[in-house]
Amino acid sequence: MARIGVLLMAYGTPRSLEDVEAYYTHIRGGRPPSPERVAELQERYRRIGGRSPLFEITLRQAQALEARLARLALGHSFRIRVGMKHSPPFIDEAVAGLLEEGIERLVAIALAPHYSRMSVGAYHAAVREALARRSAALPVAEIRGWGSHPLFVIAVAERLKEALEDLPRQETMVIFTAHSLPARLREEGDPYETELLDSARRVARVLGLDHWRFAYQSASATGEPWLGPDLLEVLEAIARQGEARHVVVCPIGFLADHLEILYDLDVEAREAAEGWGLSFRRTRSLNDDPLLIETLMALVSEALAD
Ligand code: FEC
Repeated sequence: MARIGVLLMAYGTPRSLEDVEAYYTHIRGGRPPSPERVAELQERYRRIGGRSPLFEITLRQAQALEARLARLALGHSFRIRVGMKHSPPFIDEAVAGLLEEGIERLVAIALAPHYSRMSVGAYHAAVREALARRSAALPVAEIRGWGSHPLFVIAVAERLKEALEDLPRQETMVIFTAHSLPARLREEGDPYETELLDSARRVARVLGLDHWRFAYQSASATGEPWLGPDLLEVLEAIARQGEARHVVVCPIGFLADHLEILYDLDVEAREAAEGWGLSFRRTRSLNDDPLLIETLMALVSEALAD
């Protein structure tokens, strides 16, 4: 019976308002942000109740996957850990823990379905660094680009159907969203945008949706252009052109409730949409929905079959 390590990696979040500065500094690659930007970020966390639920949700996802893997008894024994990109427990620590448990193979999954060198690529690079630091040589399956996996597509489609249920189709616009990234990725041939559009197209096809839009959200003010169109611009255009009275935002690039959902969508985008006279709704996050856990389960078993 082989001992398999499964590493679930998520973005990370500050545990309290006092941790925001260290967290933000880590996101910026060690460059401390100005006190104004720290205060502005603290204010966003304050608006969602003082902290984000991302870490707890990631733990729940890991527990559910562990139970699911144990139930299927694939002929392996599994060790599951959670590693965060920007806050403790860091990916490095999680990899170290799995090695101490004597794993013989590792399946590494970033809880971000669409691949970009700058996002998912960085998660896997952190795993490789952690292994190299400990001179560990073992087979590693780096799971990437699973936004078009049929189970994931069905899971998102179910959430979207639920949100659309009582809205008049002709007067409703669906907007799929994902985190923006610097626009130079387009010229570099990064697959992020192609994967996102493919994912959104598949969900729309499952539901028979003819009219939908795609927009980016949560761009940072880093001084360089970011991928667009931005969600707020799209909302304004829909309102100005009278294209719809209701908007349903489906953040297909995210799996869990966190700051970018609870503030950027539920506070900022909602206020903007309502200010332009649109009714605003967003699809519920998958969090630890059984269909998402089934998707992760399928990714692990497919990786082991290779
Ligand atoms: O709930 C929480 O506490 C964490 C929410 C959170 C998630 C998330 C996901 C992604 N980010 C991605 C890219 C970037 C780039 C920068 C950047 C900056 C921030 C800041 C906060 C933040 N991100 Fe994030 N991101 C989350 C939170 N992100 C807070 C800092 C303040 C700000 O700029 O708004 C810019 C770095 C820089 O300044 O140099 C780039 C991508 C994702 C989706 C994939 C993933 O989840 O890994 C891509 C959740």
